[in-house]
Amino acid sequence: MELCLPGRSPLRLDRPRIMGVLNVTPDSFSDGGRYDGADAAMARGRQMAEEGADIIDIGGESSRPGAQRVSVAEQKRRVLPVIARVRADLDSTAPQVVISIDTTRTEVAEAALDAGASILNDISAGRQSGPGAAGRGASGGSGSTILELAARRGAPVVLMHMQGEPATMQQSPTYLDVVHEVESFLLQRVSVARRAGVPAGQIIIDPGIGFGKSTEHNLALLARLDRLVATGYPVLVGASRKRFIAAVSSPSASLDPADRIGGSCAMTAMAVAAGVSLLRVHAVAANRQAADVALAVCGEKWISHADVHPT
Ligand code: HH2
Repeated sequence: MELCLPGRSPLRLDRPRIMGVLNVTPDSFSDGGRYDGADAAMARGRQMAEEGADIIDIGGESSRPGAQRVSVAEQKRRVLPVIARVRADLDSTAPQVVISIDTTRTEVAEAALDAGASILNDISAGRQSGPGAAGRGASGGSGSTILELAARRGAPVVLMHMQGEPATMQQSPTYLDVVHEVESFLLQRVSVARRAGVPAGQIIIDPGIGFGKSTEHNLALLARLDRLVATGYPVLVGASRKRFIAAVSSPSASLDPADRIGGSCAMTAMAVAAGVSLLRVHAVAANRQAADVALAVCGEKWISHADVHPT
C-alpha cells in the first residue's frame, strides 16, 4: 500500500510510519509554546527527521480538552511560514520526509498544501468545513469541504473520530459499545469522503484517542485496534503522552506529559502488533525504536495485516 502525495514521490506503507508532532501554538498540552518561531520549528522538524520521523504534523490550533477555537486567519499566520521553512529545510536535509497539516478548516488546509504540506489531518473527519458546518464562524463554514479539497488536490486525508468538540468533549463521554460506534462512524465518514471524490487508497482512519473518551473508552479502543486494521484502510493512532497513560500508571496519576514516554512507547508497540500503519508521537526517537522492535518481532504478521486492502 502507498499514499500518493501531490507533487512528491508516494509514501509507501511497507513499514510503520512515524508522524512527529510539531505544534505552533501557545497552548498545546505537551509542546505548547516551545516551537512558536519559524527558526525553532525548523530546528525541531530537522531533529525529528534525524530521529526517524517519516511525517511532520504541523498544527496551529490546540485540540486539548477545553481548548478554545482559533480563527482561520490566526491558524494561517501561525502555520504557513513554519510549513514553508520546514519544507525548505527538509528538501535539503531529508527530502523523503513529508509534512501534514493538522486542521479542520479547508482554507487553512489549502494554504498549507500551497506552502509545502502533502497530507491533510482532520480531527473532525470533514465535519467542520464546508457549507453549514457545525460550530464554525462565518469564515469557517463556507466554500468546499476539506474532503473535496483532498479529492481536488490529490492529497491523502486522515479521518479521526471525536465525540463532541474539544471545548466540552471530556465532560461526559458516553457510548454503548465504543469499539463498534467508533468503527461505524469512521466507515460512514469514509463513505462521505469517497462520495466527495477521495480515492479509497488515500484515506487513513484514526480512533481519536482522548477525543470525547474516558480512560476506559481509550483502553477498549486500543485493545481492539485490529478491528480498524481489518477494514483495510491504513490506521493512524495518536496515543502519545495522553492523559489515560497517567491515569493507569503508578505511582502517580498526575505525571507530566513529558514523563509519559514509557506508556507512549508501549502503545506504539501494541499498535504495530495490531497492524497499525502510522503512529503520531511527540518523542520520535523512543517511539521509532519501539516501532522498529515491535516490527522485528511481528515481521510477516505486520506486513499481512497492513496489506489488507479496503473493500
Ligand atoms: N491528537 C492531537 C492532535 N491531533 N490528530 C490525529 N489524527 N490523531 C490524534 O490523536 C491527534 C491529532 C492532540 O495532541 P497534540 O497535538 O499533542 O495536542 P494539542 O491538541 O493540545 O495541540
